[in-house]
Amino acid sequence: MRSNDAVARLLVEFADRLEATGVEYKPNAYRRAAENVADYPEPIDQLAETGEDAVAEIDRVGDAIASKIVEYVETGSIDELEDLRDSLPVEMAALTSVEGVGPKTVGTLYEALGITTLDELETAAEAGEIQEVTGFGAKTEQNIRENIPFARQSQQRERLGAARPVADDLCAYLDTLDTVARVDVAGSIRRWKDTIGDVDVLVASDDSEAVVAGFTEWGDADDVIEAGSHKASLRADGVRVDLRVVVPEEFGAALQYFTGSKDHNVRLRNRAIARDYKLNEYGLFDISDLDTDAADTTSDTADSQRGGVKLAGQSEAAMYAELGLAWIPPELREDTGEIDAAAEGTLPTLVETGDINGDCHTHSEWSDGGNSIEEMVAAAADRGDDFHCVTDHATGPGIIEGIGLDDDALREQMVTVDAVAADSDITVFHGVETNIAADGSLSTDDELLAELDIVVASPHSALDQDTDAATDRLCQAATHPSVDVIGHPTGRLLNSRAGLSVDMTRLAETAAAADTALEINATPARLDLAGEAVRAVVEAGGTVAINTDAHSPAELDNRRYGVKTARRGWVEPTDVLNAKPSSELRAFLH
Ligand code: DGT
Ligand code: CA
Ligand code: CA
Ligand code: ZN
Repeated sequence: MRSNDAVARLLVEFADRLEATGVEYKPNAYRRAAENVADYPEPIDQLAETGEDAVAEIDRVGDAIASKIVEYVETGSIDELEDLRDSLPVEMAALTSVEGVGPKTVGTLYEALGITTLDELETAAEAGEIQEVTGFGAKTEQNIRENIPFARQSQQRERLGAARPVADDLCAYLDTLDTVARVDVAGSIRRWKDTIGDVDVLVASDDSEAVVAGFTEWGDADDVIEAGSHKASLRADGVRVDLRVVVPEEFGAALQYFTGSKDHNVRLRNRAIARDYKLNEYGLFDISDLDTDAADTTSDTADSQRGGVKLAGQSEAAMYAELGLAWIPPELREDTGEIDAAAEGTLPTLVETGDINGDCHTHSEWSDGGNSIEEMVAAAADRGDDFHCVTDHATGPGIIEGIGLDDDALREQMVTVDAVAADSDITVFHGVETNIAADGSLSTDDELLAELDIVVASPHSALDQDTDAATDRLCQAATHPSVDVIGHPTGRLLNSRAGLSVDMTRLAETAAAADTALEINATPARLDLAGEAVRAVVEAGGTVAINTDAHSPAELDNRRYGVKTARRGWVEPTDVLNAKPSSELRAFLH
């Protein structure tokens, strides 16, 4: 399948490469076509199968571009683009991500110095070679050099756990400004995706310039990237933040539009079109009584976008309601069946942080935690939990020498946990986080495992197995008679380690049959299982455990990331092990 986005990206690359070779006007035609392709509500690849003429019907896509799109859909490449790539073998997207480096500069630097990558650009800038090229000076070279680290970083996505606190702080700040009527996040951060390209913030105000001014004066901003009358961008804590200001009457429409995901929006817009409505960032409009010119949905002036009878715009809920849909929680907006469920009234009742009664996976200073068992239990009680599970590391594969507890140490720990439990108002369960070796065997003695209240078993080594071996390994652990929870099942680390490749359907079905919960580890670097994988657990009728894996009291606050990840997997409170009261939890534990 070739998505509209993929086609659009290719057209943009085409434009960049044409521009780099000195072609004029044509690049902009390609860019405008790319925008309309990206926004086109139906799959371009299906349209392309009906021929070039159909593709050329898309606004601003002429015959020449249409024939290239058809060529791409049919063959997977475009000859002319391949020629451009051959004659200018540069990493165009990476190089142009450096502020101040456009396609033309890329072309010039390739001709003069043979630069093809970000690394080569950096080396040349550091060696003072760029200022020797005609048209460049010492200042330009210095700018390029300074902007490279930023570009490198911007190539990456931020972890949710790094971006969310920035968004929270910024929203709290904006809320204090007099001119701000409402503020909310949009985009992937509102959908609680595990990684974030940039943070989108939306403000309702009748004085956009004052809001933009206030935004750019935010004390936590490292630098302001750009500022206009209704939009601005800045960087804080390494995170890019985009602000948009809209009038209060259009806040709901903008919030819906800029929350995405794009796929969700495309499906929603199709639903609007089917009813003779127009859906965009300004509102939902009934255009059935407009003549075709006035109803031109591809015209890009804001006024024409607001034509027709306005049905909704101020409130997001009304946007959905007017389309015959229940309001859809942002975590579900990934076009994986949520719109049909909203139409049928079968959306799940998603788990909330308040549903969680305690943590099933935490550490203390007995292993690699920083606090005593008493301190961890007290912190859990302070947060209003009903129970707390102490699950320090067992020694074994993947655990550093001196960190894990052997069987004797675990028996010794039982005494301490019993003493803390006797003094505590909340229920304290004693357990272990044992290791699942590559062959599926566990690090702790079976008899001891049977005595413990709760057993979390996690993979900490051999994370590069193939899918069959990895799935066998986890399934074997999940069917061990004493194992209650499989901890961070894949072992992934966001932005740095892929983790085990797992057949999630098989693992979910095996775990469900064995009454073993699969963990959603709320550590921001993990979020393991991911939301998409969690969906398989729900579909198998299995149970998840939403655990912080806290090594300190502060880390108990990561729970919300686990809950939001669960929501992305359509999890209801009844699917969650630690949403059970402690009495029921005790019955579930093996
Ligand atoms: P990110 O930032 O890469 O983690 O992902 P998003 O989803 O936040 O994407 P972003 O920041 O590019 O745009 C925010 C939302 O705005 C996106 O989810 C949907 C909407 N949006 C942005 N540009 C377009 C567009 O060209 N067409 C459509 N239909 N929606 C768009
Ligand atoms: Ca974003
Ligand atoms: Ca954005
Ligand atoms: Zn742990």
